[in-house]
Amino acid sequence: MSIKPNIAAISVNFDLGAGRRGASHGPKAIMEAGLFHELQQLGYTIDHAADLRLPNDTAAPLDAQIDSHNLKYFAEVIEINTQLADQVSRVVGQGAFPLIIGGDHSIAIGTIGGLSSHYANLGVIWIDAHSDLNTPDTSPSGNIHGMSLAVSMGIGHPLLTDIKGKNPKVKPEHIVLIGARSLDEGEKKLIRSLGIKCFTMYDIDRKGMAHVMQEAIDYLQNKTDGVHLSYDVDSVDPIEAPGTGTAVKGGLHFREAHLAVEMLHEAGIVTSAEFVEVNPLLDDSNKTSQLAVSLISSLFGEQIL
Ligand code: HAR
Ligand code: MN
Ligand code: MN
Ligand code: MN
Repeated sequence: MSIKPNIAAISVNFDLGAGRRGASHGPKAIMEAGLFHELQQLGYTIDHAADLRLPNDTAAPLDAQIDSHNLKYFAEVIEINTQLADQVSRVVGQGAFPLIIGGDHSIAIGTIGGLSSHYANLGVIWIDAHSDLNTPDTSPSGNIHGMSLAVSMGIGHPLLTDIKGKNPKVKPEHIVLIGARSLDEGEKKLIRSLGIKCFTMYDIDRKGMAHVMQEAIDYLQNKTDGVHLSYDVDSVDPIEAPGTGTAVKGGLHFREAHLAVEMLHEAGIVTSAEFVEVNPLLDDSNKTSQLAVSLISSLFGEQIL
């Protein structure tokens, strides 16, 4: 990112992929916390390229027509992600940097779907307490935000894996998980069997965040032609990020969370990013949306000195 790209912000006011409501208010809270101002101060041109929401959040009739075994709000997730994929693909085509603001993490399906046709070998850095590698058969909840990375690899219901662009949209060897500490049995099996690079909180404690990030960058740098950063704020410890639907203790500290994006800025490898799972209804102080703005600013080059 040495030449400053135009940033195309896409807000996705959607939370039906999660088990509780509220993440649909994330984009508004993050914008109110000063996102555009901060990025403009860093010298970027930022355009609010799309502001997506479903006309009504109640189950659409489509639900009745398709097999949606253990896939909650299946039709709605398909609808929002189809719209999102179109918008992401459009702004990439214009040469802008897509910055997607969620919304729950099911929207990664549309983001990665929209990106996928523009890259031969898209890398994905998935910073998250979870791995979101469930399938309808392994998911304990039926919540699609816990399945979005699997779907992006082509594993899951065909109506999800077929959304826009290629299937699979990303290859397992081009994925890096960072911050994992709450994995379901089926997800662990998938990570092991596909050999997905996964830096758990144990690895971060053991090696340090700087080392982990450098390994992640080296791992992806020469085999990908673009890297998407999918940043779930529940990767951060609940002390710093209380406003999220599935908080898990033992997460990234404030500085670790920032160092990750600072190092990504320095490496200059990130070509798109999304920030998800900010739930302002669970956070009276707006601490979590402020954290998101701070992390995004660091990704785009905000420096301490
Ligand atoms: N693994 C659990 C499930 O699939 C919990 C997923 C929690 N979701 C997220 N995604 N916030 O990272 O239901
Ligand atoms: Mn500032
Ligand atoms: Mn997630
Ligand atoms: Mn998560």
